[in-house]
Amino acid sequence: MLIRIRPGWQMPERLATPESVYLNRRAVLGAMALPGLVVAANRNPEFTLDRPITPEWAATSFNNYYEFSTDKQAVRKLAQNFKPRPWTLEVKGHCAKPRTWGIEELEREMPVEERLYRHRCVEAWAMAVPWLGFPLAELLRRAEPTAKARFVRFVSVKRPEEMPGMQFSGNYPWPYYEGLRLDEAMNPLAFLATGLYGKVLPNQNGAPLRAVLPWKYGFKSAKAIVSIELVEKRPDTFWNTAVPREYGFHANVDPAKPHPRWSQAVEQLLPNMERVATQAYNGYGKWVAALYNGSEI
Ligand SMILES: Nc1nc2c(c(=O)[nH]1)N[C@H]1C(S)=C(S)[C@@H](COP(=O)(O)O)O[C@H]1N2
Ligand SMILES: [Mo]
Repeated sequence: MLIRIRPGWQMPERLATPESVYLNRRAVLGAMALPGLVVAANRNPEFTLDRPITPEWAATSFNNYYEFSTDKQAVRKLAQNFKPRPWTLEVKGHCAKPRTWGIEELEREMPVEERLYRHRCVEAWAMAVPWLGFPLAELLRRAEPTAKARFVRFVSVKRPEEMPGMQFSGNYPWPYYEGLRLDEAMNPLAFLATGLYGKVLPNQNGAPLRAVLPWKYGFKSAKAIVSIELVEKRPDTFWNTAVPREYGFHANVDPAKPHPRWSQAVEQLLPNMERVATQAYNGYGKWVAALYNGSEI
């Protein structure tokens, strides 16, 4: 996994649509949530950035999403035929109140807010994005985890007919799956996103629901989640299963711990790939450092 950018990468035509047109479309389509529609939510002032917000066109046209393609600049287009609605999320396992949620129920019942978060991919590219969504803890609390629940397992959708990358990368253990310790999942930083840049989440960024865990490498943030399970034993994860030598369970951002094939000391900001020093826990130590003893991989 190394960053290669094709020359001439720039704002795709379709993303140049002015805001007024989105607002208009919303008026025509009523309350139907379609990609590109504007969503109102207050920004949480607790989370500030030390760098400019990445341009929207860049964050939505350079994507890691192997179900569609291993080519980050091809994902946006290939994801356009994916159908993120109707959608249900199952919350199950060791909890008193398992429940199947419709995506619209989540959007209505959860306290949706905007958060500015830095994102650090294990490949060293980075961005800063205004996400819309709600704390994962809000959802887990409603499920009432029992004493047996010690970990949380996420599973992404498996739809090879809509996800062309799944048909080619046949050696991967599909569907994509990830996990957290329960205390990590209950940390206020752990977030489930339903939108970005004030709009419904585009397919390529994980519509209709994806995790956002800014102190961990990007691969922990599973996209297009269909199930969240409270489990007793540490769950396997997709990348740890596929390439155990290179990707661990915790995957906390650590500039001092090189990946077996490259240094993690520096990151490169989309879209110009300016180099910036990477921070421990991606700069989120204030919230999460107390969860760890420093040796987790
Ligand atoms: N289901 C699924 N989720 C996924 C991935 C993936 O390939 N499949 N890639 C991960 C990686 S490596 C990163 S860096 C982020 C990228 O999110 P973005 O495209 O919104 O920037 O999604 C993560 N979630
Ligand atoms: Mo990543």
